[in-house]
Amino acid sequence: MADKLQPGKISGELAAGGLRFAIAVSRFNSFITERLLVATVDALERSGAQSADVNVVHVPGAFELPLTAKKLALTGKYDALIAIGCVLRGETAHYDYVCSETSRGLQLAQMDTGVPVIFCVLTCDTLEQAIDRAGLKGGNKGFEAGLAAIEMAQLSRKLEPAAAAKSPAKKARRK
Ligand code: INI
Repeated sequence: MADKLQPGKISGELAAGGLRFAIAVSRFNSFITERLLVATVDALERSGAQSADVNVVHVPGAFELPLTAKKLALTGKYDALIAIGCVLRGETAHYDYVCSETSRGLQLAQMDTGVPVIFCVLTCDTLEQAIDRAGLKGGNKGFEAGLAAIEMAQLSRKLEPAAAAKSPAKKARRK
């Protein structure tokens, strides 16, 4: 009888040493976004990231996150990006446009460039819901985003095409 199949597993370790990250943060609703940022940086630091390997870029609002993420990805300097924002529902349809274009744009940024872009944009009906997710009852989504960035950065390295992984330019870029 054949042995039971043991599939090979590919996963990203939660080790940030030697990886480079950029965090794009929205100033809109900064009461929330700055709390998310602190937790993201905490996750990276506790996992071994070095100060010189982490950059923070502030943008006006969530709507500006996709272009910023794409430009950061195209620099070729980063293993993963984290986009931080907070969109709160108002009385008009503005919320829906900002949410949909921000999420769509961030997905496009990572699909177009191949650099992981972590979605840390809270989309809440109330300020209380946002506070709960920025360090209260719901934990802190910024910390989760930091861990997701590390995992995706590690995984992306493993999933690179064989030729690209061997390329001296790619290796040099990582230094
Ligand atoms: N930007 C946010 O990040 N959160 C919001 O809740 C928000 N609301 O509600 O208006 C918001 N609007 C600004 C938008 O992201 C752009 O910065 C602005 O429209 C300029 O392009």
